[in-house]
Amino acid sequence: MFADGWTVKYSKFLVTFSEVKVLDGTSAVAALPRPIVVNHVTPGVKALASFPGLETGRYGVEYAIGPVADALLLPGVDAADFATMKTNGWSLWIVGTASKGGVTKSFSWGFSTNTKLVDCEGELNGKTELGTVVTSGGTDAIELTIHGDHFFYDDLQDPAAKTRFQHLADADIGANGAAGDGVITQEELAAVKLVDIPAEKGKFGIGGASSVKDLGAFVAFLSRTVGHFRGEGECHVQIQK
Ligand SMILES: [Ca+2]
Repeated sequence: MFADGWTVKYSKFLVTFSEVKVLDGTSAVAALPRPIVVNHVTPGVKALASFPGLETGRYGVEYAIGPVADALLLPGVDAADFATMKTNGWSLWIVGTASKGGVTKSFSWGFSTNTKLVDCEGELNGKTELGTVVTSGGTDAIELTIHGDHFFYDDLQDPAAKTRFQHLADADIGANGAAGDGVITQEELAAVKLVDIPAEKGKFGIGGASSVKDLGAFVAFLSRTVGHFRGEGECHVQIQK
């Protein structure tokens, strides 16, 4: 449950891994042969790729979430869903409902953001390690983790950001102040200026992202922060588009 009492349930959570690379210095020694689309509503860890035969040593890991024209679709991703993503140029597409106290709102939001996640580091055998360490005859299973709750953070950079939904629910309004239709569109989000959101709904700090002025851009910016490494591990985020 979120800080403001809402709960969210996803029916689709489609993510395009447009690149996954294992690097020796700056040169890739292994890479995904083809982009992969994953539906995170499908339970369990999904196998993306294995890169056998790497020599022992430390390697960097980076990946990207960006729109692609062709991809391998993992179980739970319909060809029709991917066609929709391709037509709209989306790298991410989330569909779901949010509820609180008998009120339910639905949403279907697509993002054309192209984000590279580099210099990934995370916990391995109790230590924070950069990338991956290949031992002689050993295997390292690297988890690229997607944090689905980040879309609902109330701050772009504060590590103490909370998940909330009221500000998004309130974006659903009808013409001339009439009640909304229960569907929160990205156009409705874009119509809400951050400066107009009352403080009791959250802080909505933007850090250095000075171009982010409305809720549509705010949520799109948060879409760049869903990619993590080995659970809670972090990568540096590079905005490609
Ligand atoms: Ca609406």
